[in-house]
Amino acid sequence: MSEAAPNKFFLTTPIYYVNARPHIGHAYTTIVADVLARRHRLLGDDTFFLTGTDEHGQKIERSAAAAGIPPQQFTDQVSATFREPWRRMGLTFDDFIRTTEPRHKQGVQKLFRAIEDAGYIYLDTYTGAYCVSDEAFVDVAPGAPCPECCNLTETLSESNFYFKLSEFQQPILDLIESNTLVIQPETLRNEVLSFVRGGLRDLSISRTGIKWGIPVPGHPDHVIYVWLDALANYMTAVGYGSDAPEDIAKFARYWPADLHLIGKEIARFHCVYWPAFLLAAKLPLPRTIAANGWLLFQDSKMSKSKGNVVRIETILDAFGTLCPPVPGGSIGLQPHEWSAEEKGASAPGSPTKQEQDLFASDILRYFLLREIPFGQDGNFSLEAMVTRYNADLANGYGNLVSRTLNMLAQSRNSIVPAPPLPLLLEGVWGGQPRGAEGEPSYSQSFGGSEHVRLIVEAFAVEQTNQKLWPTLDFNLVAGNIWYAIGITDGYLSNFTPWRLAKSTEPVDSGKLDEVLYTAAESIRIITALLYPILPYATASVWRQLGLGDIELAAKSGELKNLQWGGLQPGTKLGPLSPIFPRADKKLLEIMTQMEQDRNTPIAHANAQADAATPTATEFRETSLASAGPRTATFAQSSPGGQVAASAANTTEREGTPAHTEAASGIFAAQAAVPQTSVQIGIEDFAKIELRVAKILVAERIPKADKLLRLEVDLGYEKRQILSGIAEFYTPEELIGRRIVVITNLAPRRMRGLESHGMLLAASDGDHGKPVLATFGENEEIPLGSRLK
Ligand code: ME8
Repeated sequence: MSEAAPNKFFLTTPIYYVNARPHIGHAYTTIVADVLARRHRLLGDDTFFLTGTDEHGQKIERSAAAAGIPPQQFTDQVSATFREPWRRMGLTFDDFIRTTEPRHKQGVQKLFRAIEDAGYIYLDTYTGAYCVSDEAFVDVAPGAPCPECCNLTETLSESNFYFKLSEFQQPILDLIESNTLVIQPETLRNEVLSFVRGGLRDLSISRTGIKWGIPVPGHPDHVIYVWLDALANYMTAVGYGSDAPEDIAKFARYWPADLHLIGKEIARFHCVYWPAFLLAAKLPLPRTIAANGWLLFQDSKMSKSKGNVVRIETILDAFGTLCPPVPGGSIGLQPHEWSAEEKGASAPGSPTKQEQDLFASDILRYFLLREIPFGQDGNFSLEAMVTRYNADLANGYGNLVSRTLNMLAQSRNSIVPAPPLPLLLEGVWGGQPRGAEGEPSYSQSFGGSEHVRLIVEAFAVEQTNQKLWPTLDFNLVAGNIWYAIGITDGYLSNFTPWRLAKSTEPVDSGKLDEVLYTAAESIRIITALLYPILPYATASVWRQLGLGDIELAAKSGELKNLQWGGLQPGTKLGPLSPIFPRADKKLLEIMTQMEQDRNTPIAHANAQADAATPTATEFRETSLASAGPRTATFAQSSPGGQVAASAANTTEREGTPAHTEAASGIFAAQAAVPQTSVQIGIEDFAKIELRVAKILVAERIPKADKLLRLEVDLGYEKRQILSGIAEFYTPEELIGRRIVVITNLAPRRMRGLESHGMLLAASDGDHGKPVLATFGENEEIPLGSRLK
């Protein structure tokens, strides 16, 4: 990626599937995009930042069916759940595209026609495996797991239009090898190159087995393959497909994209298929595709289908409680709409909801960028987040700002003093301040002020002279800024301005001016450098430094080409407030509890099922309004979570007392009067999702006498379930039966296989033979129907 050439910068995130709500994995890529967009805007680039939602295809069609609502209504609801956290976090995207919008549909059809007119499309039949989770045609045996995501594939045999991908092998190799198409990081580039060198086969680009998609022009029985549909968003959002003069101008202004940010698992679609489609349609290619690694949680990729996610709301709600009051009123930062309630403080002198959200968002931004080298996988943990917050933000940047500005307020009446010239404090003073271990002693080379000046200036130049940002090594960018913070901190400790302030010697007054000016100027430069990463905190510091609105400063170019001496003596500081108050252990406990409450087996599975029908309002209801009610809500919600968890455990134990293996695969009701320890309300029962399923495959598992491996069809999806009924049923007598499955039970692994769901069975007493709940032959009930 080059920052030097264009003065326009068009960057995109993936458009996210609307089959479930967003989590911090989605926030990661979107935050990176926001940081870069802010960086390019402050450089003066004509920046366009695009995000959105991917709303067509089989996965969404099925999720809507499972939710029992029409797909359009479903996608409207879930798409809003992506907009909402982005809005709360003040992300500055310029457009949010939805693939169900007319502007997108017309562009996709135009692209299809352009590829067809160029002779790269033909009709054939696809027979093979399809992974609904990845929406990908995969080259494995029918029914085998998808090599990417490990979900079971399904077998398709349908008439499809094919794209002559095979003709683009050499052109794509040439483009990547010559770095005309840049792929970052290098490891991914190499993987893509070896994939392409292995040979490209023609690709299906339409589906006849589903309805929820954009029709192929002239062939209404085909819908366009969802990846061709989705990738085209990058162009349709900037006008492709429209004849309106302003759209034509917009397309000419922004296309091609300068940077597609993606997660590494979708590299093949972006680095191979997308360039091939564009080459076929004779359109310019994006310049750079850069992939972040995966956020791992509990040792595997955080993902919707696994359910091991951390919610963005937990971070915002919990860290938001630390937000200090903002003297002098709200810091207006975000381009999005905020309600009057969010903009108003709940009590005089307390922060508004908007300020709490933006404050907490900064902490997540910093953590993700600093903790994980871009391009690599990284573990996410709430504990590490709290530790880093305290070490770097509270004790580091926040403490440096507070102690400097408080000293300026106390000993210089909040006016930035003029440093005596020349800046040679140490020479005048003759002191011997110590350098930190491994750093040069100040006395070895410069006076203390001069030393700080050179270091801070060096980092400012390094940042702004475009060496580090374009490599996307955000952890190094931040690490360098923290080096400058450390130097400035050490300088204050060595030159002890608090002692100088007490001295009555006139010479000490000059020294104090110099120390305070040096520290304040260093903070100004550090703050300008930090703005893209911490937009809210730096806005607060900028105002406290008496420099006004940081957004205006970014627009007017004041945050680039930073030079020492920009802070004018005589500047009057703004009202002071803490920047990052320390977090105590309670915060971690609160967040852990918030996540546990929804990650107990039933609550968690329920949340997954919930994903089908969330609304923005539901989100707001679960997110907590202020510090007071928040604590109360945590206390109330925790017993509920425990009840749900113990209910799940109890039923497992009761159903399979003698067969431990069976615990994951069978949910047996007792004929004898059960000794129920817990009374549940109807709302608890409603959390358990029971659906009609048909057994397609039943087979024994080697070396597991009690277990059978079943594949069941729920109508909207197929599942693998391991069940402890091998002693009671032969595989043959099970195939074809219509049974009842608990579908929202969290998946678990046994014998190296995943079991996702449980069968419902009755048994007489603790040791009776389980009898599967089954529907009669003549009872008409569609697969997937819910039992209530
Ligand atoms: O793939 N770690 O949508 P999606 C890091 N609709 N990044 C993560 C992540 C994690 N654990 N989880 C999600 C799709 N992401 C398609 C894209 S684009 C034309 C179509 C981020 O909802 C990351 O950017 O599955 C990843 O590529 C994206 O979310 C996947 O989102």
